[in-house]
Amino acid sequence: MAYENILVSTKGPVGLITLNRPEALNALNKALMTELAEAIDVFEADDAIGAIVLTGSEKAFAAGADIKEMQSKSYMDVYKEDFITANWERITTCRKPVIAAVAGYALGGGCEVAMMCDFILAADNARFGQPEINLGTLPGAGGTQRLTRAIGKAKAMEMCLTARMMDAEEAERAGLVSRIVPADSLIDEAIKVAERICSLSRPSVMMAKESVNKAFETTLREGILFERRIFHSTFSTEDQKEGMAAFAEKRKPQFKNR
Ligand code: CO8
Repeated sequence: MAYENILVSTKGPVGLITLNRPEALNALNKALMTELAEAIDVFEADDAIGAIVLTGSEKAFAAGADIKEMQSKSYMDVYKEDFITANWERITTCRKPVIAAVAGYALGGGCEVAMMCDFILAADNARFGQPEINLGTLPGAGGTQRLTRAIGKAKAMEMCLTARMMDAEEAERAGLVSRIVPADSLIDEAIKVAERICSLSRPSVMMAKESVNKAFETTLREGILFERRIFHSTFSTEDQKEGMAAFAEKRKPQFKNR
């Protein structure tokens, strides 16, 4: 498929999507988000792909939704088209793991897209922020919700109300990112992590992702029950039998994703 705003490639079982509008610091316009959703559709449907890495450039993961595309829209425009949620939500419905590899700016919609991924690996030059308040508006793709759940009210509130950016170290301390890696090894490291995930039992990986995500959607009691039931269900898979047999026999497991 020919894309104009993203680059798509595969590294073995890992699908790599690179946001590619360098002239606009990867600002997220409608065309880019449509292509991103399509690329996720393709990787999700491809049985050879076990995990996806989403990245940008060394200067910017994405500097936000495209301000120039948005600026002249009326309330009726954005309300009627439910601006632009349908495409933007696609990452969150992907059942395979999606890792955000963030270097440079992840601002506004860029920070929101990174937070839609399962976890964020940050380059040491990464900067996160929700600067929409500077534009006379506020985050519109989950920033006030996901950031607050990720880092707590005090920091999320300060970032949304003042547009203060967080550097990678603060983001790691606050729990927004899983790890910091040197900028020049970010993609290699993200692919290595994705390959590690792909080497494991895919149904178990998908179930673990589903179960962690449940923690954001439900009560503790319901979440724990969900986890227990889904844990029970792994006992019907060949991979659970293989994983435990391999441990007992002191050998490496050979998962078949069944
Ligand atoms: N939209 C459009 N163009 C952008 C954007 C953007 N978000 N960010 C940067 N650009 C463009 C610049 O206009 C510039 O283009 P040109 O060369 O034609 O003038 C080019 O990218 C390079 O940018 P700068 O010259 O500004 O680069 P600097 O290194 O000087 O500054 C910054 C980098 C600090 C990142 C600066 O570009 C900036 O502040 N950008 C805007 C950040 C921002 O406000 N982001 C939030 C946008 S609003 C949003 O994301 C709402 C999300 C809600 C989504 C709802 C969907 C459902």
